[in-house]
Amino acid sequence: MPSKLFSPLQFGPYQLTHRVVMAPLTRMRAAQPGNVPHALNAEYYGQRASKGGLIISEGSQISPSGQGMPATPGIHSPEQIAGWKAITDAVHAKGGIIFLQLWHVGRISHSSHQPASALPIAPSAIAAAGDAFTASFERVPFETPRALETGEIPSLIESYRHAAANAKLAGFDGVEIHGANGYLLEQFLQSRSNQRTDRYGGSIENRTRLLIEVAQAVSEVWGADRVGVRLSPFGVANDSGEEDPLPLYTHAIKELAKLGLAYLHFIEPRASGAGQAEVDHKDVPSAAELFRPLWPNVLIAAGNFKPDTAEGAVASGNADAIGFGRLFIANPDLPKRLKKGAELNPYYRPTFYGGGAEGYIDYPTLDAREAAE
Ligand code: 8OZ
Repeated sequence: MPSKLFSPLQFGPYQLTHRVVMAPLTRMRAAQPGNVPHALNAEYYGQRASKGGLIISEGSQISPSGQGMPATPGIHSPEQIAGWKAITDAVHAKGGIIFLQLWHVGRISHSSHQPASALPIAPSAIAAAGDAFTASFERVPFETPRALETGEIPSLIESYRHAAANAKLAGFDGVEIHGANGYLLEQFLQSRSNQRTDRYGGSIENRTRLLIEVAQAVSEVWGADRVGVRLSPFGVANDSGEEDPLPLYTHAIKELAKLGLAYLHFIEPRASGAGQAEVDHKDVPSAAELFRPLWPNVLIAAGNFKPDTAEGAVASGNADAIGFGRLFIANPDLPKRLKKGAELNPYYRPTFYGGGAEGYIDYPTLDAREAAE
């Protein structure tokens, strides 16, 4: 049977030649000071680019207050825009397509990352359970964040708009809004983290409002057909999780569908813990399967897919493309290997976050391995 994973896909205005997507992956290797993407990062992304293949960048803070971990890149300063430009050039040189992921962590930050060492911001002053990752790479319990005032929300939306415009200057092909994994926009969506009494809290409609307003603002910059949204309806990362996700996400997805966005991107809870540990939850619903009927455009599913389950998800129609994280870390030429049914390099978890070239740009390609044999 011909592979569906290697059939073309219309993706907004772009034509993908295959459906093996590089998922957004935090690697904590931006240059300091300033959290600036640099040549090492360009080499890494360039290695992973393929003709007509889609890469979604690691989460990139839209503003200084959006940062929650050390050495994650931003998209708010001129130096960061210039650094990203070298990355988009490297991907385009190989015929690849690259979207930037717009990220604000909200309460999953620590005052050591914040301007003037202020408290992190969030929908409500409710601390997440668990530990923050400080600017000096230490683990300490999350602080109780400061609840945003209603009057501050327009400027938050402007930060997203501005970051989206910066992504354009940096040569990206589009942007993905990070609405998953317990970060700011998901904190607004979910009732455990959002106890507001204004028009951004309470009812499902109100909790969904910020996500929709951000998606509208970003679409004004890019055109909706170059904008995607990532959601994790059944995830539990970073102390997230809605008791009854169905009504909330049914509403959010229906509202997003009205905007005509290029794609919706689910992280399935089979990868929950968001990369922190090896977990493989078998008995959880598939967001892609459940919500597919509500989504008319491209649907990307990610979360612990293997070659056979990826092919199956695309063949069944539950997803149009599959995001791969860990396998893409370890296999710069993953699309080629999957197409050939070739052996995959194993990944090495201790070098996922932070550090330099090791475990980042030194995984061999198939060609390099064969040449060495
Ligand atoms: C793993 C480690 C740090 C950040 C996410 C951006 O969960 C992340 C992330 C994952 O979306």
